[in-house]
Amino acid sequence: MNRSRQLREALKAGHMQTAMAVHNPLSARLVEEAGFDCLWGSGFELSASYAVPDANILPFGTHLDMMRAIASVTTTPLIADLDTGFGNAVTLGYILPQYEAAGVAAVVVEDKTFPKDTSLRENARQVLVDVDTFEGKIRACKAAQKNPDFVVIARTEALIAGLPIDTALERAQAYANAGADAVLVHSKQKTPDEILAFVERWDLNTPLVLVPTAYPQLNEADIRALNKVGIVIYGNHAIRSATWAMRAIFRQIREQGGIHCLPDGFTSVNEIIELQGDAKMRDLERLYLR
Ligand code: SPV
Ligand code: MG
Repeated sequence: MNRSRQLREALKAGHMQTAMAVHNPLSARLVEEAGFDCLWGSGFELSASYAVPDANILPFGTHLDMMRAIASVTTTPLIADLDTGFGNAVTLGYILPQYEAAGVAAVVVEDKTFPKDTSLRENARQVLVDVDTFEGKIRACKAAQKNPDFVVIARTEALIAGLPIDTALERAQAYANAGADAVLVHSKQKTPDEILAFVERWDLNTPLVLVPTAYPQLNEADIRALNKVGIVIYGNHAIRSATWAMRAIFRQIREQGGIHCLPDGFTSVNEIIELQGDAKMRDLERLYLR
């Protein structure tokens, strides 16, 4: 089954999907190994891995290359974070088919102005485009997709911009009516109250997508019980895990003056060789090298 159909059928069946952020193919392999349903091609993680802000500093081709590289070594539905779509509705008409051809199952496009600023930072620039401008972007995506199962997710940043829940609902409803297959509503409140109030008032069948980074108290079981959420995205936990592990090990090596007492269970060279897909190369060697 292709990845888009897999994701679409899961959403239709009401099986809430879990998506973990990725920033390169190795992190994607680890996400698959851990058993998440989907891969989240995060703009935050990619920009962090280049040590630049998540504010459209990197060109879209860098993100597209990451998606293509990840798709080539994984089979799990891959959801691409397109930020604001790198331009207007016309731009999306050209970009979307390239993402589809790269092997992604779904895209998320958000209703901020280009260039965007990252969502979870305090006092960042959060300026939204008009509702009708964004409806045009969603329609352009839906018209550009070739595979009917491809999933287009509209994301409203109304709550991130400090606007009231009513405004977030109006925007989300407009985007669903414009053809979005799901609506991501983001919040940076430290408690789930705001999101729960939004979900409570959501009365369309279009599934919601949540990113509970700021309100981790709301776990998967709680979100599933709401019966309206199709995907829960863990937005930045791959790059934060990698940073945490590298900091700890680098500090230890400096403190101990060598690599003679790394912790038990530290990743072996053979584990990395396996993650590189060495087995496939050995098969090819055996079959074709003479
Ligand atoms: C990302 O992971 O790039 C996201 C989620 O868009 S967040 O960073 O929380 O906005
Ligand atoms: Mg992002």
